Amino acid sequence: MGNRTLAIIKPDGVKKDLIGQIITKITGAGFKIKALKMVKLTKDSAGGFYEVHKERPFFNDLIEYMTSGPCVPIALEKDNAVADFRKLIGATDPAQAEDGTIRKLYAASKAENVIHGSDSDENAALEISHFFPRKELLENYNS
Ligand code: FUP
Repeated sequence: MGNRTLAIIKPDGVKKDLIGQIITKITGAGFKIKALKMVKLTKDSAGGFYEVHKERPFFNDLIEYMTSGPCVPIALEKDNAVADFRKLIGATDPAQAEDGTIRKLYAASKAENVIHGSDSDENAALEISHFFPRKELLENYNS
């Protein structure tokens, strides 16, 4: 069981001024913030991040959305981070998400669902390194 995951407050979350409320939910659930920044993704960066979905019919819309404004990637630490974070954010489609989850509270649709969470320990490591250089992160993890 790993102890790291990557969250991204997606462009709709930033546009709706939800950064503060979402971070309060995350830290209130026991996650420690290890790295955080605000970035506007390029098409290449968003395409690389969502490489697994490149054959899916929603891929182009997903890239348009993820590059439509700044987003906030956050490296998080907690025991059982991946599973606990996915429970906190809820199902991909907010209509299916449990009450109290971040997507149920704030997301408009399956396509614009406010927040990302890694789906495995392996992807968490890859996704964290997509946004945060290893040297910078190691310093944060050791402090
Ligand atoms: P999740 O792991 O819950 O973030 O969901 P997926 O990895 O399956 O999907 C990644 C993103 O692709 C979603 F957050 C939004 C987008 N997506 C759609 O737009 N339509 C779909 O049917 C599925 C995913």
